[in-house]
Amino acid sequence: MARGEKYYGPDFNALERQDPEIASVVISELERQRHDLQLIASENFTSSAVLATMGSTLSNKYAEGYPGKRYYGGCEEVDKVELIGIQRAKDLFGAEHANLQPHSGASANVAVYQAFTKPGDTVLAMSLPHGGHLTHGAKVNFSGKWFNVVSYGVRQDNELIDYDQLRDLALEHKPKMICSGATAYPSLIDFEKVRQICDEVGAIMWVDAAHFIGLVAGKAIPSPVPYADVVSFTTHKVLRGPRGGMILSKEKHAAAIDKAIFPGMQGGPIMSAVAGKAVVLKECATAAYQNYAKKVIENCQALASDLQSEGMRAVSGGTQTHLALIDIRSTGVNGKVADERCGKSGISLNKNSIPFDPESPAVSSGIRVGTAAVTTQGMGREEMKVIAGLISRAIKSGDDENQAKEIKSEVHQLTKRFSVYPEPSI
Ligand code: DSN
Repeated sequence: MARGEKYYGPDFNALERQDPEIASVVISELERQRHDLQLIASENFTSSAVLATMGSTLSNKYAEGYPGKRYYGGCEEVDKVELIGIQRAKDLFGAEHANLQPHSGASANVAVYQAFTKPGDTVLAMSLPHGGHLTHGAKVNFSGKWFNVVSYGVRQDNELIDYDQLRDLALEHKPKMICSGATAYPSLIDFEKVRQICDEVGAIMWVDAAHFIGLVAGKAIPSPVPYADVVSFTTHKVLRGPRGGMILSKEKHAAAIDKAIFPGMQGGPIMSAVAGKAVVLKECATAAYQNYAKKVIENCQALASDLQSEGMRAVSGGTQTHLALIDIRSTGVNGKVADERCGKSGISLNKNSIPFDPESPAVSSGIRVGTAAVTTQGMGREEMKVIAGLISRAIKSGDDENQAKEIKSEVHQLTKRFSVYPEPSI
């Protein structure tokens, strides 16, 4: 190839020639994504533009440090991409500072702990069985091992965050930091109230916005950014970007956050992913994305309501976000079995504990469904009704292989009308 000739990177034919074994897995995964129903609340279909950055030669570059202050030469090109991305993040979210380098949401959260706390410090966070995340103090995670994490939860009567309990625990334990954000909480969080509690006890306000940041980017729900000291998130959920993480903060915390990421816990950033983050931030600033974010919530509300019509119960009565948590005890089937039966029927979702679940997390009494991916495919109100019917039939199908096959074929008929890759409307 002549110098100067355009070469952007991914040449799938080359992979097929060189390593057909791995190429065939890539193809079957694409087919699985195309044909089955993707209802895992943390997944989405990113655009081909984002995918192009991730398979690009930016992957080859070491760029430890930050733009203009790198520990390696030859960073002038990747500096440009990171600076563009930082500016886009600040503009989109109205943030004072942005760090695009975290490799993942968990890495971003490690950096937040490192920036604001020392091992042994007390942190207040949402309990895992009530919807929190592993990095919010689970005993098997670094957060639960190295920190004294006190958990708050939801009220039993309405399944909404118990802000009175949160405040009482904050006054009692005087945490260094209070975390809000969850992986299975379908309602909005009152960030103003959390800020007041943080101010009352002198705690850092940390919002783990991984699940809902895409809805914030699309202006479909209120933003935590004006209230929080620091907001961490993944970039691949509703936001629809590359797999990775990001941190926004007030300017006064910028140095602490940057130092916590590098050299605190990461070496070289994955510059191909940083470029993907820059690309998605531009996509998110469009009216089309704002319309998408609104539609994700409408679809989820419709799906939750249709599942209720099928005899199941939506935790907290429904949803205000992209995910719904469904108590399926009325079907006589537990979350684990429901997850397996749906899987065999071509429906990807996950078992999930419901608040005050009598079952263990490995079994659980619920399922979690999300509409980020199906909305990207262009599905709407009518399809949510069909999906609710398919889920209900799959759960109640017993272990009848024929029924699973029949449901799967109906799933495939539905998804055939809503193509992904080449994407229709991202
Ligand atoms: N694994 C993600 C989820 O499914 O919610 C959280 O990191």
